[in-house]
Amino acid sequence: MFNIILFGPPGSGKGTQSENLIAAYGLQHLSTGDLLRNEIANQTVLGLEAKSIMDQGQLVPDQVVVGMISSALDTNPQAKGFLFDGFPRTVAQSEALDELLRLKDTEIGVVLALEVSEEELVHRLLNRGLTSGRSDDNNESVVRARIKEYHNKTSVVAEYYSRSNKVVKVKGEGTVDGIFAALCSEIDKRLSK
Ligand code: B4P
Repeated sequence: MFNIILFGPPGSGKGTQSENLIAAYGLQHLSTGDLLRNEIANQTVLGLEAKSIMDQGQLVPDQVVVGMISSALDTNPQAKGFLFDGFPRTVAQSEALDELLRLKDTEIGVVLALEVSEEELVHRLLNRGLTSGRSDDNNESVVRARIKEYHNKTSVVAEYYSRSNKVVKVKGEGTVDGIFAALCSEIDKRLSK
């Protein structure tokens, strides 16, 4: 099993590149953002609580997203690997994920960290907000709050995985195809070891 974390600030291209990567490597895609938006669309209790938090640009509580990931891992026992997109976003989530994978006798193979300037992130997210209907994308103060939340709580996740030499930085500006090629090259290096 080969498991990948696609890491980076909001708007860095995680969702965009995930689609290409799961198609190329046959991995099971697990996006906590998508799982949460699914709960919101189904108007579940969890979804209603998550929506008010997401609309302020803040992170949903750790136990909520860890619970979602734990059941997604259990419902995909046949997966040949997982691509984690937008998860983990805190050190507590990282520790919980490591433990969940350990129980399945596997681990994270690589953390691919997309690097994009803040102004480009804001530009991309507001641009997506014009058509996505996502309420967290159409207000600049919420977009900037999400980026601040990333710096305060999520960027330390890269330090956490750096301790085991799992982090590779990839330039997230340029064409989608060019960035995809750079990500594939890093994955292929590790798969051929
Ligand atoms: P997510 O759904 O994870 O979304 P995201 O960070 O906004 O976006 P992503 O990085 O995937 O977007 P992409 O660049 O592909 O999170 C939403 C919210 O859910 C969070 O704020 C939080 O509240 C909650 N949440 C999710 N996971 C959580 C967790 N683990 N713990 C707690 N809370 C959690 O796309 C952005 C735009 O850029 C698109 O329009 C795309 O077309 C464009 N783009 C992509 N690549 C480009 C390129 N190379 N050039 C130009 N444009 C590009």
